[in-house]
Amino acid sequence: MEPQAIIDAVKDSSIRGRGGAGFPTGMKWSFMSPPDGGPRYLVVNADESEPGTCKDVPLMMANPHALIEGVIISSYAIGCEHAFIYLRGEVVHVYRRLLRAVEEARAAGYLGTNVGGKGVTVDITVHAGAGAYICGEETALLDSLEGRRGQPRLKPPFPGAAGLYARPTSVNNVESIASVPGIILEGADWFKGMGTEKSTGFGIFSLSGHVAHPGQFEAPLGITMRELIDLAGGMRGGRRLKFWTPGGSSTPIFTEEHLDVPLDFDSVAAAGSMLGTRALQVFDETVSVVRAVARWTDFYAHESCGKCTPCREGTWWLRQIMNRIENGQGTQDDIDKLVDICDNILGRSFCALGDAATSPITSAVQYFREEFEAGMHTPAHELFPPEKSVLF
Ligand code: L3W
Ligand code: SF4
Repeated sequence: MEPQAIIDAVKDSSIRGRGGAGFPTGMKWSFMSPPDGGPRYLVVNADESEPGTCKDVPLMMANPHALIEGVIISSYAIGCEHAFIYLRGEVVHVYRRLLRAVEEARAAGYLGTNVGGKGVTVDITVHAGAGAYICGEETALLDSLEGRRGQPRLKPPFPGAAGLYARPTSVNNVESIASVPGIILEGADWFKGMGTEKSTGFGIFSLSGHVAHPGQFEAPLGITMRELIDLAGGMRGGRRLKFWTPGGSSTPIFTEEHLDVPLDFDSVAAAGSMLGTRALQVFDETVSVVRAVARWTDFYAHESCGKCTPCREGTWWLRQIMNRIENGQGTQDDIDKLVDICDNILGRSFCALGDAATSPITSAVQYFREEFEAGMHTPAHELFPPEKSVLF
């Protein structure tokens, strides 16, 4: 196939990026600046760090060659001769597995200067980061890959115009790229035959928490949480679902009333959250929502890169208030203050991390305000003893 035919097939499949934002992959490729004889890059974002997200690591462990094959085809399509896989630093076992798979592909003639005997050049460098959540943001990732401190860049220019080493770059999620070989082999119509009209194909849904059999479930987009919990053997110990995240901790939480929302990009957005990375964390009735949200807030305050004031200062203030409420030492105006600080971070941060820090808080206050009010006099661990959440 000619490179443009591959781009057209991916466009025609309507696959939307699997890294959280759902931006159409084929469109992202065609937004790259036209070839000018200089280098062009594909960078695979394998910095999976979103709390609850655990799909890319299992995918790379189970079948690293699905990703390698996707990288080779995608690189050929966009005119990239040197691709990078940016992996989070903590997963040393995955790093080793990818290095081995790259060696195997090279030995088999699928990487190098004459791929498939057709004079095509493609090579892959696997790079392990140092374990910062912000390096999953595409431009912070590029800075980190260039050897700088990972902090987001101003966009535009988007990476398609000026990315790695200021050259045209496509940054794509592991699962997006690993889906490309299937689309080329089976055709765009095969892919579109699954999922919904605007969220085509299938994806990996990661169920963690209080279900009988947590794990990864590959299913068409548009499946519901009720169906997925059934696939996971139901709620652990037959207990009642209290709340869950559709796309990791960065997305507003859902409750029992959202069990039948189709898990596609548009339906989840219409119901007030985001499909994100399909990181479905399940919490039953024994869990304090205040304690869960306080842990996420600690995470965002710790991972804030410090570049912009609303996020750097705001996440710290949120953390202090959340910890007061968790410890039963909240004050009368703490809930209003929480919501007000969230309002001042949302839309005023330099990147999505600041916005993300507010999502679990505002949604939890919306659905479980009484638990936050209880935090003015009773510690969360007395209302919801942690030992009751643990079932063996
Ligand atoms: C060219 C334009 N390109 C947009 C590209 C842009 C990027 C993609 C999406 O955040 C979300 C975030 C997290 N010309 C373009 C263009 N692009 N306009 O499209 O861009 P954007 O800004 O919508 O999103 P993002 O910065 O990529 C990702 C959410 O995902 N999330 C986080 C997940 C975490 C992981 C992980 O740990 N692996 O994925 C979960 O929900 O909050 O909203 O490539 O360049 N005009
Ligand atoms: Fe850094 Fe947070 Fe600002 Fe993003 S929002 S640039 S993580 S300080």
